[in-house]
Amino acid sequence: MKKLLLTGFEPFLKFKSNPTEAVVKELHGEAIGDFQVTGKIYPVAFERISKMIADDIREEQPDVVVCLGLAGGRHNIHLERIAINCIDGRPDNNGFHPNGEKIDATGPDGLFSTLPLKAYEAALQAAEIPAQISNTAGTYLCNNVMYSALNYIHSAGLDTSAGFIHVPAHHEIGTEMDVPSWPQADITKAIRKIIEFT
Ligand code: PCA
Repeated sequence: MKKLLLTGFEPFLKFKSNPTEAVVKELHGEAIGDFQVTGKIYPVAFERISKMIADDIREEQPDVVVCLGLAGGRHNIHLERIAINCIDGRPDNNGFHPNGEKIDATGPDGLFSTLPLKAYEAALQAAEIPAQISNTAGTYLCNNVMYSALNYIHSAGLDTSAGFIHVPAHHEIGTEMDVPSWPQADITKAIRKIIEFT
């Protein structure tokens, strides 16, 4: 059986919980489609994230890496096409405030997802799970983990596929804040479908 590394994030900024944490906890250890799933939850910390994802890819030797994050305010599943070599935006959970720095001083400007995004989009739509390809993962931790995963895979010469998926808020957040939200179970179902179609 092949191996799939599934990552999520802890809560951050004004969000008191993160639906990706629940997805990763539920799917960790499961066999889905062709894959045995190993789950990891990452801190929202710029100084740590690049090393953490590279170490996990080196240690777990997955065939596929699917990183997840919350996009509070987006209304459906966003299959991210590209990660850029830049960090910017609000302070992270350790108080580090990025200001447009490069993630890797000598790395490429952008790295494309190597997951089958068009197939995912079609499969999710066919299952009546709203999803679309997105052309920006932002400049915060989610873009950082996607960039660092792909950058490590390229520089280590691995043939591992990797990419990033943003999910909408779950109802726990939607009832507290003015953002669109989904039932947690539907978010988990979408990620399960994506793994089945990988
Ligand atoms: N979403 C943030 C970081 C952590 C998360 O779940 C992002 O979109 O960058």
